[in-house]
Amino acid sequence: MKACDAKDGVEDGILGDPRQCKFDPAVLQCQGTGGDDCLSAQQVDTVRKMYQGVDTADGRTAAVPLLPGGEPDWLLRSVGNEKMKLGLNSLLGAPFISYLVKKDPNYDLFSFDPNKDVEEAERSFARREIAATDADLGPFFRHGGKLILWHGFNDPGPSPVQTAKYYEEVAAKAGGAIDDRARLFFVPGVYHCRGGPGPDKFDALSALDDWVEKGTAPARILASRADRKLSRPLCPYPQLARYSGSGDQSDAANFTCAGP
Ligand SMILES: [Ca+2]
Repeated sequence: MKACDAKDGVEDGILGDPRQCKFDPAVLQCQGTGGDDCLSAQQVDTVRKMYQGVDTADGRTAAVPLLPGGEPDWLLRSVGNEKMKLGLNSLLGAPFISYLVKKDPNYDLFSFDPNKDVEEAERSFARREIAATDADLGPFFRHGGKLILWHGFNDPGPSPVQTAKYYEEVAAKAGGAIDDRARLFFVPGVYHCRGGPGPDKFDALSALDDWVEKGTAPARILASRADRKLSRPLCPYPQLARYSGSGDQSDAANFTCAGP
């Protein structure tokens, strides 16, 4: 946060565009004997993998990069605690792999080898049933459908990087710009569905209703917080919220949506 917070022009504990934050955790590596306030070489390597993602030797995606800013929630999701040794993600990931892919309730998740097992997971019936990766929304669009996608920029589970990729794939399938049919809103500083330092309360349903019923495409969606004064516009991808340079930094009125 120290390295990147000010890049968006506002020091507020929120990364307006975490994709622009290039942070190498090596600066936190322990010198000498180490301690609780630094990372071992192994831990630095792990954090780098979280930021960079993991690909298999044959080019499959094993893990999509997570964006800087959501690290506090990694503790719950991916690091774990006394009650959940592998973290919250493993509550989903371990049964998925053990029961549905390996069909072995005693399967040891630590034996998972991306170079062998990702391909097997992709072939599994569970993946075919669950994965929503088809980018051809042609029938939906021809029917007059409107789509609002949103994703917390600091989601520590499913990565927003994948959602941006999916949106681009839908556009490519449709043959060009789709912002008259589908818009994607990233929510800065927000974790999985809610939580985090960002504004996580907003009404995407009314925005969708106005779009369908009145033909008014959402140029921005107003977001706020329940626990303190903070409002910001959510901007349609690839636009980002920009501070005007003057006025209250916790008031959406002083931000505009502009190209990256
Ligand atoms: Ca900031």
